[in-house]
Amino acid sequence: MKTLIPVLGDQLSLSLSALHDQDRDACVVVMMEVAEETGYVRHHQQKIAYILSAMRHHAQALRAAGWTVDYQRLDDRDAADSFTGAVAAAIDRHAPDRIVVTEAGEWRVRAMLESWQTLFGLPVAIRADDRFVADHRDFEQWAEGRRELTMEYFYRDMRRRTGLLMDGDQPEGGRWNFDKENRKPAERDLLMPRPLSFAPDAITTEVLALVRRRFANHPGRLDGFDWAVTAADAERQADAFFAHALPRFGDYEDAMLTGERHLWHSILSPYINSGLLDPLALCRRAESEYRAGRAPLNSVEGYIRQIIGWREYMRGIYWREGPDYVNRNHLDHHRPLPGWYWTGETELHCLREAIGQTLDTAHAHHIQRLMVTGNFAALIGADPAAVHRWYLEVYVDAYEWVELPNTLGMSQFGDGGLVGSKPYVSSGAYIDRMSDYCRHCRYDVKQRIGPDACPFNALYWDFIARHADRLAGNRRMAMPYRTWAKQSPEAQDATRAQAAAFLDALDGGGGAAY
Ligand code: FAD
Ligand code: DLZ
Ligand code: SF4
Repeated sequence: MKTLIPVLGDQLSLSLSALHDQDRDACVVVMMEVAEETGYVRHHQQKIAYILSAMRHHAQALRAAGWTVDYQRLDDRDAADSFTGAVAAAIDRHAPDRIVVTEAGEWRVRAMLESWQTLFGLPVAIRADDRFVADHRDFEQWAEGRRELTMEYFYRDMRRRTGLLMDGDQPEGGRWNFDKENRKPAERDLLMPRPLSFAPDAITTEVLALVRRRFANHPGRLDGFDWAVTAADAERQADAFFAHALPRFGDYEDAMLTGERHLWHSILSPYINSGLLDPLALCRRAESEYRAGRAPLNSVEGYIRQIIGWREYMRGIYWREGPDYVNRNHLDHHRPLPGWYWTGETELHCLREAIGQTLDTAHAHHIQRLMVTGNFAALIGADPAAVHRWYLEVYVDAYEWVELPNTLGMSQFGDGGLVGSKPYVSSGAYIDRMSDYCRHCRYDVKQRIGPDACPFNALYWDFIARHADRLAGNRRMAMPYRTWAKQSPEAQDATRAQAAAFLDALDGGGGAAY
């Protein structure tokens, strides 16, 4: 029986479920660079280059492991435009008896795979993606009957299930959560770790030329592309992280510093999400660093929480909430994002840093995404669907299953509190506490009113005031509403007028001057 195995661009794992228990001599793996995937949003140039180069290297790794690979390149003559078109052409070439594929990572592509059986008149087996700890049913069962889907309780189940950082049936160190210890601002330090830089090889160089030719009008800068594109190089970056950064990962998880793009983060998300690295193996390795006394518990717990907690939880939410999740807009926000989200040309230093590095590298760390670009977008009342598209475009690790619940849910409160129990919004004071950005800014973070006042301040209180009907009853928002109520009516009016003037200027295109 001849089997066709389509392998998608985020399925670059040699142990992929579709490849399990297959007779390699009776299978053709089909990999497809297609215009529909490179074009469904205007992906950052480095994101396209990363995925295509990693795919081409993965095809080599599959061949070396004994698989026959039929690979369609984007610039092949007669290249099909879509996965469905490319699979149809592969069926014509190979006349398979069946198709076996691992489930897709988003609703759009899931619908495609589900149409193939009828369309092609062949049996199509869609296998579960076992690169996750929890499958869809596990998450459903966990969520069933709960009033609130609190990540913390899901995470504890994942700890019990994997045995990670467990001491019998109790959490290692007597606590599940060391977040309170993980909020230290960072000081510049000459010994700060640096992620490895991988010089483009011949395959990557060819892909970079292709991207320059075809996607020069997409966001981001291609120069300086230095992502790993093979599993072996991704493992090297993981080695560097465990050796140099993990010990202080926890302490400085929420810190930001001008010009320091990585701090103590792992910079492994693109490799995990596309399949070059196994997330559970990374967690086991982090635990062994703790057991060997080379990394403290707050760092290791923090790292493991991000992966078996937040990452798995986001996937569960994405699939549970269905294809309409993308349309939720609880706060009724409709403003477009300012044009400078695509250029970084703004005088708000924190935004210039976060956006500038995003355009340079297609990466920013979590707190920049959440408390700088995401925070600002929520404060100005940006349309959550537009914010979602921006994040999906510009980050090298962005696939809808993980990006959408983080952006629309956690960051924009578009789902009304399913993912986060309160909106992640703040005034400039939070950014000042966690970074050195304000020291380098033309605005004064201590001022709320006047031409030099930090725009986050008036925008924050304006957000609080205009959403009182939806948020004042939220227990976790009680404090800001009490503080706002204590302001005199004159002070409230002045704050709201300051915010309105800023938003008017933004709408008038004056945004670039800010
Ligand atoms: P580290 O800080 O070293 O964290 C370790 C690992 O934990 C990451 O590699 C990642 O796999 C995982 N992780 C951490 N936080 C999250 C989270 N909230 N959700 C899922 N996994 C997490 N992450 C993506 O992988 N893809 C996205 O498209 C994405 N979009 C985001 C959008 C917004 C608005 C926000 C606030 C966060 C988003 N994140 C996304 C989560 C997080 O910002 C990135 O995973 C992280 O910055 C990746 O860098 P790192 O590998 O150095 O992570
Ligand atoms: C994101 C992306 C891009 C830019 N290009 C391709 C491609 O040409 N071929 C491919 O197989 N995958 C690509 N991807 C990743 C897919 O969009 C991803 O696999 C789907 O979103 C399914 O989750
Ligand atoms: Fe950002 Fe305001 Fe600080 Fe400037 S002063 S860096 S705008 S928070």
